[in-house]
Amino acid sequence: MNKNIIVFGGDGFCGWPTSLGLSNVGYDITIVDNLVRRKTDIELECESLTPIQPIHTRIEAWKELTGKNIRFEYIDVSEHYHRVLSLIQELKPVALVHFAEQRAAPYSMKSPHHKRYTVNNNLNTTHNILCAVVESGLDIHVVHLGTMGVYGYGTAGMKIPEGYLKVKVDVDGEEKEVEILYPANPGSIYHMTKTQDALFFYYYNKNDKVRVTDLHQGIVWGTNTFETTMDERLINRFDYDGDYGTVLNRFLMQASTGHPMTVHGTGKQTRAFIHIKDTVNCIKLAIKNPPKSGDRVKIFNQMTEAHTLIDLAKKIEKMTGAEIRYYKNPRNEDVENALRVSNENFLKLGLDPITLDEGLMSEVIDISDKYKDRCDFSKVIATSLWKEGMEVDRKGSKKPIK
Ligand code: NAD
Ligand code: USQ
Repeated sequence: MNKNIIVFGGDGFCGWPTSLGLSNVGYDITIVDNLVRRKTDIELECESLTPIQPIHTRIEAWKELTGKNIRFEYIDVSEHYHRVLSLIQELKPVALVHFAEQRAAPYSMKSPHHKRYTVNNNLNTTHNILCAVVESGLDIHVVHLGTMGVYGYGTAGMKIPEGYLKVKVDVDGEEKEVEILYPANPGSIYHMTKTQDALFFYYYNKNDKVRVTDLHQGIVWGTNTFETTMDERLINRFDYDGDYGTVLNRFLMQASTGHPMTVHGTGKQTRAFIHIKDTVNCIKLAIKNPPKSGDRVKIFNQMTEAHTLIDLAKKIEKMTGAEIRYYKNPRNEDVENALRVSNENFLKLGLDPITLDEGLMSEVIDISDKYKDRCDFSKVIATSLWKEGMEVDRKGSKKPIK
């Protein structure tokens, strides 16, 4: 039986552990990546805190340890449409997993160049993949990593549903219920590209019956999975800088290295979180449970819990004694928000959520501690500003900043 899966963006933070996890359960994995994330390290003059190996060293180590082959194709998916198409025609994969986008909100807001790059890259990778699936004539399940940020982070009080919202409309004086895509409310150029991806999926599903699962993922935390801890050459990347580092991993790394925790504004923003091990678990579940032919786009909220940032910082303060500092928020976001999210779809499929516990937080602290000599502290403060006239705050204060 054909067990081919193409993982677009399989060299990245979510893509690498997912590729190994899928390979380990018997899929034949081909990673497609243009290694742009590694090149961005050079641009930003900041590397992963963990020492990540070249892609071929990673793949050879995996083969040596498990006997399993992973193929690698160096392709810019946003540019080289025909190479993507030929690969799909050759492999006839059962599924494609699409991680290949510029994923940092602060990076997308750094300058007009970064805004334009993020839009060109993300919209073209998604569109090229969908277009190639249709041109191949094959019935392939496309699994895409979207974001909780497509919804904004608030509701009228109810839980954010999984993609679709029931609304009542007035039809000639009669009330009728219809279901629409939940209104998009992006907070950065990066998040905006994900809301536009959703329309591509809607269109290609409606017009060409492409089977799509769009996973609206929360902020991923943690670093390693069972497979990435098998050998140091398989270690996952760990971003801690002000552009690519995400909040919980940053706080844990800051606590371990003695840097004050960099809470933006009041810290009362509520966000959705998921551990990297559950990212991999959810993708396995999504692949095992594809939409049927003719089904609309399946949308799952891929998160396991929601917290305010200040609650997270206080938990870490209690665990480690680390200092909390409040910085002027470099982003244009609500001072505080309530966030309630439905994640029934994955729970129904059997996901047993990994939630924040001291053991897993300590694991991140231990990794940070082990590699802290690789940290460039000048890269920790977030310097990407959402609007002209804002200024970078390098000192912070002991009190929340409204
Ligand atoms: P990452 O930057 O570590 O990985 C993305 C990978 O895609 C990189 O290896 C990069 O080289 C590759 N890539 C980018 N553009 C490409 C192109 N044009 N052609 C070929 N390869 C290309 O990011 P990540 O954290 O692994 O995120 C993966 C996906 O998951 C993204 O789409 C992101 O939006 C989504 N996501 C991530 C998080 C998170 O917290 N990390 C949360 C929610 C959703
Ligand atoms: N924040 C701090 N201090 C920091 C860093 C961030 O207070 O040092 C705050 C930010 O202001 C924001 C929140 O933490 O309010 C989240 O920031 P983040 O950088 O952890 O996450 P975000 O920019 O939203 O992006 C990340 C991933 C992105 C994914 C998204 C999921 O980089 O790919 O789509 O999480 S979600 O947030 O659910 O939209």
